[in-house]
Amino acid sequence: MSRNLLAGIGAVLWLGASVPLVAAEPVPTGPPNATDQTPAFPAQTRAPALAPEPALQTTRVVAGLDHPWGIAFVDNDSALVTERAGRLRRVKLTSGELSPPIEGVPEVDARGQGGLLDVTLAPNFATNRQLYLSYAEPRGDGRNATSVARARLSADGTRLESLAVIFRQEPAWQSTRHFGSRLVWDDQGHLYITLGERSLPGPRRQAQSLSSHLGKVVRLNADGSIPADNPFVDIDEARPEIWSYGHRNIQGATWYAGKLWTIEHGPRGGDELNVPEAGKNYGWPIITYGEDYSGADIGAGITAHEGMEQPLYYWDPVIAPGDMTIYRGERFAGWQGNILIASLAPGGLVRLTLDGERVSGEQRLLTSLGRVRDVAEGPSGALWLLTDATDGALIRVTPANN
Ligand SMILES: [Ca+2]
Repeated sequence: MSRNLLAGIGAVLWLGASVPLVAAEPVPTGPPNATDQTPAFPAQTRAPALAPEPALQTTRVVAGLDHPWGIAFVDNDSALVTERAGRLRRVKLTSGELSPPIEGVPEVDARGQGGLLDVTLAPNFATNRQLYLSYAEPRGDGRNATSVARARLSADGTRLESLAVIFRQEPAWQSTRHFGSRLVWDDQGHLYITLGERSLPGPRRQAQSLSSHLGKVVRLNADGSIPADNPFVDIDEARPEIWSYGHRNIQGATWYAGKLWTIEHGPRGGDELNVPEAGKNYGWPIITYGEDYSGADIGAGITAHEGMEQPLYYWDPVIAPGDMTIYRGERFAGWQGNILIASLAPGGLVRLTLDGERVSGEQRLLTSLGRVRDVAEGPSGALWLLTDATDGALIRVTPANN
C-alpha cells in the first residue's frame, strides 16, 4: 500500500450514492490562516494531492531578463517577452538568442508592481502584425493606472509602428500595486483585460462600483470599441467596458472550453480560481476567504453573500499566483484540460485536475525555481515559464522522457 493511500484512510469521500473513494491528503498540511472559515462546497479548497510526481526536464533558454512578465509566441521558433522595466524583446526558442529592445514601447511607470506587463498578438497577427501591450501608464502627479496599447510590429521586427492606446483604466491612483493586466482573447475576437483595485483601502472599495474600472475584468473589440452585448452597456452610470466585477488583482487568465478562466491574488489565505461570467459580482472586498495581512478581518469577515459568486477554488495558505493556462497539447500525457498556474510563493507551478467545473486534485511542481510569473503552452506542447527576478529566465519544461 502506498504512503498516500495510508495517509488517506481517514478521509473517505462519498461520490454519488454508493461509491466510496479513499482520498489523498491535500497539499497543505498546516492550519489555514483564517481558522474560522469553512468552504461553501466540498473540494472548494485543499483538494487531494495528485500522485505520482512527474519527472520533468527544465532548460534555461534565456537568462538575464529583468522581471519578465508576459510572453507571446510569434511562430514555432520565436516569441516576444516583456520586461517590467519597459522593454519588449524577441527571443529565439531553440537558440535562446535575445534581440535588443524593440523600439517604440510606450512610457511606463515601473515602480513597485508596475511597468510593462502583458503582451498578446492579434488573432490575425499573421496578416496585420498587430500586437497589444498592457502597462502601468504614468498619469501625472505620481498617479498611474493600467492601459492597453495596440501597435504594428515592423516587418523586420525591430520597432512598433502606429501605436495607439485603446483602453485606459479610470480612475488613476497614487499606488504602485495591483495593476492586474493579463490580456486574453475569446473565440469571437473579443479582448479581455484584467484590472486590479490598486490595493489601498480607498480604491479597494471601487471593486464594487460599476462607475469605476478598479477591480474589474473588461471586454473590448479588437479596435478598442465596446461590444454591443457587454452586460452593462444599457446602464447609464456603469462603465460599458465592464464584463465582471468584485475582483482584487487578477494576474492570470486564459480562454478555454468557451469560457474565461481567471486566477486572482487574494488577501492572506484568499487566492481564487474563478470562471467570470458576464455581469456577475465576484465579491471583493465584501466577501473573501482569508484575512488581511495584518491579521484583521476583511470588512465584516464574511465569505458568502447573496448575489456574490463563490470561487471555484481557493487557497489558504496562498500560492501568490501569476499567470495560468489550461493544457491542450499532447506532450504531457494525461494533462489535457489540467490547469497550470505560475506561483510566486512558494514558487514553481501548481497543477489542478478538474472534474467538470470542480477541482479534483492539486500538485506542486518545480518549487525550486522560485518565483514564477508566467506559464504558457508553446509550440509542440512544451511549457514555458518566466521567473520573476532581476536575473529572470525563460525556462522550457518538458517531460523528462519526451
Ligand atoms: Ca471573490
